[in-house]
Amino acid sequence: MDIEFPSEFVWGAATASYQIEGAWNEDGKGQSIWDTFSHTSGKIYNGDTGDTACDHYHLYKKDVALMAELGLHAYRFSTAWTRIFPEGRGKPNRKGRDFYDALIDQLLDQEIDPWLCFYHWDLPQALQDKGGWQNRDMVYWFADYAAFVAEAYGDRVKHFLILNEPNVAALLGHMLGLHAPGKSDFMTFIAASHHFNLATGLVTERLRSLSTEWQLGTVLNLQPVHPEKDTDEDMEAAELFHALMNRNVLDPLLKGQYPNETEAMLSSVVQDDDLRQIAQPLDFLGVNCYTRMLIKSDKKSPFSIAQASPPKGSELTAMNWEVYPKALYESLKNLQENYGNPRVFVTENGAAYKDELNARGEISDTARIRYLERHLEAVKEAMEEGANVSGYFVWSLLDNFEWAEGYAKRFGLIHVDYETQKRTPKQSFSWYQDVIREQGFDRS
Ligand code: IFM
Repeated sequence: MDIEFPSEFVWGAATASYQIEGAWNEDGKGQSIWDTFSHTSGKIYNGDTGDTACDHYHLYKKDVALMAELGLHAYRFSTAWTRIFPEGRGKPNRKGRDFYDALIDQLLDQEIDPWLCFYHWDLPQALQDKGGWQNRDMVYWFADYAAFVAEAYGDRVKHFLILNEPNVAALLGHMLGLHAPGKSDFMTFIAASHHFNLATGLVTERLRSLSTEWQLGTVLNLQPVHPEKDTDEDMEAAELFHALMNRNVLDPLLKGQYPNETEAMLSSVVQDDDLRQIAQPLDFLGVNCYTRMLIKSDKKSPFSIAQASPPKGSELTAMNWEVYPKALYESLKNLQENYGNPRVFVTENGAAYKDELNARGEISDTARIRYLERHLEAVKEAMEEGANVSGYFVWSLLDNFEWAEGYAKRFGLIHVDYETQKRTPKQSFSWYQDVIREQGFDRS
């Protein structure tokens, strides 16, 4: 075997509540910011919504059977806050709570370890109406919700993920207005960024006081940032973007400080003791990585930071993201070299391609297989050089609602026909099945 992983390496796949569940207003579920956003005209490609998505709420048993066929060790999913607390706080909704009970039991019946993420972006609209992540009170509302969920399922769930990609939620949802709640304001971005960090620390502390048996981590999107050109201006812009996107989450969580570049911007929202509160030791860090970020200086853009296009001739995925496996290697090495080599799981990696069923009704997604192989090679290389990586989760198990891109972009190992809800495992599904069985693969 060319690329072989240790026998205890965890192989998983990931999804998120809003992207797959559907049943947006069933069984007492409340409205989330993504329900509101997707129902607002002009926000989502093609006017798509997550109302039905993959109908996983009703089809979860079939989906777990597919996970078992795939041979997954672990399944990463998120709970929809509004299924459990329709208004975000107050009286829990029994039926919503029962859904995750049933899902978790089904996973355990198939010997698949449930990895539960408390928050993958679908904030209750009722809390957004009180200011959402811009409001410091959110931190405490979130901690109450997370503690409730951990106590409800923590007899069977051992791995909890606190937030999914708070840095992306802060940027796309609060600064660029491309994701819910659709805000475009720098100070809202700054406040949300800090409150996400504070929430991570507070939840860690709360959960530790409830049980010592849980493995606690959080999930960050870490993209290495490269200057387009080796000019001082581009390098400076890249350094600042790296501070805003990567170090603004990594430094407070793992070093108890904000980067010099962003400290002054945050001064109006950071209170005494916040940094101590944030820097609670985690058991592991979840790393999501898809590509690198190329940055150029542009005087007309805020902070002179602009995204540059991938170099001419680059291989791109259907998201127009450059295929650049070294990004994952660099992210893992950065954690090893600059952050004390924490225990890491790659909690998302994958690619969207224009998958089409052939005449035999099959999907031969060889580009995705090649993408995944090259990224696993990058993980292996980092591990051989000492990076502390313990597992890998493909994004995603199923094709699903890709946020502002609606259903146009398919990331799944399993194709979903959204008209009929028919699931068709792609060639990458069989490939991943073999990888898990063999703990690796031969280079193609
Ligand atoms: O679909 C998303 C996921 O929700 C968060 N990480 C990136 C994925 C692909 O864009």
